[in-house]
Amino acid sequence: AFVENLLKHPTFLNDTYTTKFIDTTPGLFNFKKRRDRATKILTYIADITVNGHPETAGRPKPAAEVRAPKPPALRAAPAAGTRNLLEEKGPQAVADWMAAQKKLLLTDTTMRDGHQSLLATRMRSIDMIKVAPAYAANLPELFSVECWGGATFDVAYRFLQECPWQRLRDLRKAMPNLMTQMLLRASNGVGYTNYPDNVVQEFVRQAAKTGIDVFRVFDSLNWVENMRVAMDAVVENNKICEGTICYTGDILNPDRAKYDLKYYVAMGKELKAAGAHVLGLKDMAGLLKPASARVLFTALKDEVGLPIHFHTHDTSGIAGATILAAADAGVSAVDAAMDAFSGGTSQPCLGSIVEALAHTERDTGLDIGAIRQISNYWEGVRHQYAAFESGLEAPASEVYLHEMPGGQFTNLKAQARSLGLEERWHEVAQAYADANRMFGDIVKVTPSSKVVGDMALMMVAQNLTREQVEDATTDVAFPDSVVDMMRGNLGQPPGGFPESIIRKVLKDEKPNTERPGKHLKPVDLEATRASVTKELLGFAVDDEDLNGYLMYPKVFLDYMGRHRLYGPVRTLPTRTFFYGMQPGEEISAEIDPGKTLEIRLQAVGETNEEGEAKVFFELNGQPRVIRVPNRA
Ligand code: BTN
Ligand code: 3PY
Ligand code: ZN
Repeated sequence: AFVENLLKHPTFLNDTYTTKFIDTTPGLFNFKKRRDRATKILTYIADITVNGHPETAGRPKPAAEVRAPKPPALRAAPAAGTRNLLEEKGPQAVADWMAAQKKLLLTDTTMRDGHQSLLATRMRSIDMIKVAPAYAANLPELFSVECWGGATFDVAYRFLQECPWQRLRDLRKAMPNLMTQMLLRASNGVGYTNYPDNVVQEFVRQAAKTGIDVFRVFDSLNWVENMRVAMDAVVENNKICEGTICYTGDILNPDRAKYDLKYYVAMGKELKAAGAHVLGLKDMAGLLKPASARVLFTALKDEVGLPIHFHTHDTSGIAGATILAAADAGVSAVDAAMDAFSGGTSQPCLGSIVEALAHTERDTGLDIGAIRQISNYWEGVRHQYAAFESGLEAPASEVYLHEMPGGQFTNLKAQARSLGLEERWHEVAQAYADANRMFGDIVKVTPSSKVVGDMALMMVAQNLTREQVEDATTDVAFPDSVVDMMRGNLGQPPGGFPESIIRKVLKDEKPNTERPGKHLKPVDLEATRASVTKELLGFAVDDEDLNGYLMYPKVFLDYMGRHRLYGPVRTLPTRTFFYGMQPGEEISAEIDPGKTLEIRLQAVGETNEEGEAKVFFELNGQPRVIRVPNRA
C-alpha cells in the first residue's frame, strides 16, 4: 500500500531520473529538477526534525557536540598497491605474490564486518567515503579493504536509504590502488535463501564490474557443491576467488569429531579443485583457539597449498592470540578492524597486531602512525552511532557454548529483548546450542545461523526442551525458516540432517537433497527489468538496480519509493540523517560533485489544525518553508 500511495504521489509522478544518472551527469538537468532534489532533502530533514527517526527513538543519543570527524591528511599520492598488481597481472599473480610474502598481510574490515558486528551494520556511506582517500594514500600496503557484501547490502537500502552500488562505486574510485573485498554467501548471494543460478552469476558480474576485487565465497552449511556457481562466476570475471571454509567446533576436542582436522583439510582440497585462488578460513563466531590454529593452519598449508586468509571475531577476548598463532603457522593474510571498531563481537585490533609483529619475521610493514590517525577518525565516527551500540560489556567464554557468529550475537540479543526474553538470555544461549545439536551439529553462519536462532527463541519463549521438541508424540509448530532448511532449501550439511528431525518437521513430506539451484528456474532478466520499469512508471532500471531488485524485490521498491520522496539523503551528515537539525544549526550536503546545498534551520513553527508543522529553512541563503505532518 505504501508503494501504491507513492506511485500516485505528485512528487513521484513528475520525474523519472535515477539517483546515479543525475549524480553522475551534472549539468544535464535544468534548474527546476535540481531544486526538486533540494526540496526533497529539506522535506526529509523537516520530517526527522519534527518526528524523529524511527530507528533512533528511545535509544541512547550522541552527546550534543558530536559531529562528523575530519579525516586524516593525505601523506602522499597513492602508491601502487595490490589492486595495481591485480589489474596488471590477474588473480593468480596476486595469489602467488601472497604466498611469497614474508610479512603478514592485513585486510581492514572496519567498513563491513566491523560495523556489522558492533553497530548492527548501520554505518552510512558518507562516513566511509570521506576516509577512503586516506587509506589509499597512507596505507597502500594493506592487502584489501573489506567494504561490501554480507548484511551491508540490504541494510543500505532498507535502513539507510542508500544505494549499495553507489557506495561501492564511490569507494572504488577513492581507493584506486587498494583491492576492495566483499563477503558473498555463495548461492544465497547477499540474501537469506538460495537464488537461481543466473541471478547469482549476474550479481557477481555486476559486483565485479562496479568494483569488487576479492570475493570471499562461503556456504552456510559448508557445502562446496553449492558454492561452485558463485566461485565459477568470480573466476570468469577475472577477480580473486577466495573459496572459504567456515570453522566450527574445535579440532582438538574429541567430542566434536564431526569437524575434525581431516574434515577441514578435505574441504580445503575441494575448494582448491573448485578453482579457489586463495583459501579463506572464516571463523565467524571466533571459536578457533590458538593451539588449534597452529595445528589447523600447518595442515592446510602443507596439504592444500593455497595461500590462506584468516578471518575471526574477538567475542571470547582471545582472538589476538589466535591471530599470532596463525601468523606463526604461516597464514598469508588476516582480517582485523581498525582499533576503534575492534574487539568484542568484531575483529581483533589491527593496530595491536601491527605492533605485536613489529621487528619480527612477519612484520606487517604498515605505518602505525597512519593507523592511529585513521582509527582516531573512526572513533569520532562511532560516537555518532550511539543508538546502535549493543552495550556488550566484556569478553565472554560463553561463545564456545552457543557458537553464535559475531554478526548475529547482538542481533539475536535485540530480538530476545523485543520478545521480552532479555532476562533469559543465557537460556537462549543454551537453547541455541541445543538446537544446533538437534539439527545434527551444523555450521552456523548466515543464513543457517538465523534458522538456529529462530529455533532457540521459540524454544525459550514456549519453554520447550530439546527432548520435548524431538519427542515424536508432541506436536510442535516449527518456525518457517526451520521447515525451509529441512526441506533442503539451504542445501545439505555434511552427512545430511538427522532423519528423525526431518521426519518431525516435515512429517510425510520428502526433502530435496539435491542442490537447490538445480530446481530453481532461471529468471528472465529482461522481462524482469521491463516489469520493474513499468512498476516504477518508466524509471530507467539499470543493471545495478536490476540486481538490487533480484536480491530484494520489496526492499528495493520501498527504497525507490522513499527515494522519490526524500531524494539523495545519503549526502546528509550522519547526525542530521538520524536526528534532524537544531534551530540555528547549519549543514552542507554535496548533492553533485561541486554542487553543495548550504542548509540552515531557522525555526520549527506551530502545528496547524491539519496537523502540519511549518519548518523554516534557509537554503543557500534563500528562505524556504516546508510543511510536514506532525506525527509526534
Ligand atoms: C526507514 O526506512 O525506516 C528509515 C528511512 C526513513 C524513513 C522516513 S524518515 C521520515 C518518515 N518518517 C518516518 O517515520 N518514516 C519516514
Ligand atoms: C554475513 O554473511 O553477513 C556474515 O557476516 C557471516 O559471518
Ligand atoms: Zn565475520
